Amino acid sequence: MPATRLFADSNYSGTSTDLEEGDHNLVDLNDKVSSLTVTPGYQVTVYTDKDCTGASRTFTGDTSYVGDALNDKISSVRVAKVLYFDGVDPLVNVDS
Ligand SMILES: [Ca+2]
Repeated sequence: MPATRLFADSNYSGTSTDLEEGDHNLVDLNDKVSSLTVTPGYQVTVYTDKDCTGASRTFTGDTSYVGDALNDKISSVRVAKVLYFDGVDPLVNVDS
């Protein structure tokens, strides 16, 4: 299972591309992404410009529509592992 799958159309349809952890400039789907899936344990930050610049938003779960502000405007994506799950505040469990 890829860390994230990006789709050209809303509701997980249209052309798609799979990405793993790391920073990615979009090629085939540049300025086309409308929905995306996020595998549990990852978060996906999308950017309106290449090299992870411009307006951004972080998604932590499957998103059937990225919203009017980002639809067909995403040019780069940062995929990262999340460090905690299920709403657990990481600061609670810090070893001291
Ligand atoms: Ca689109």
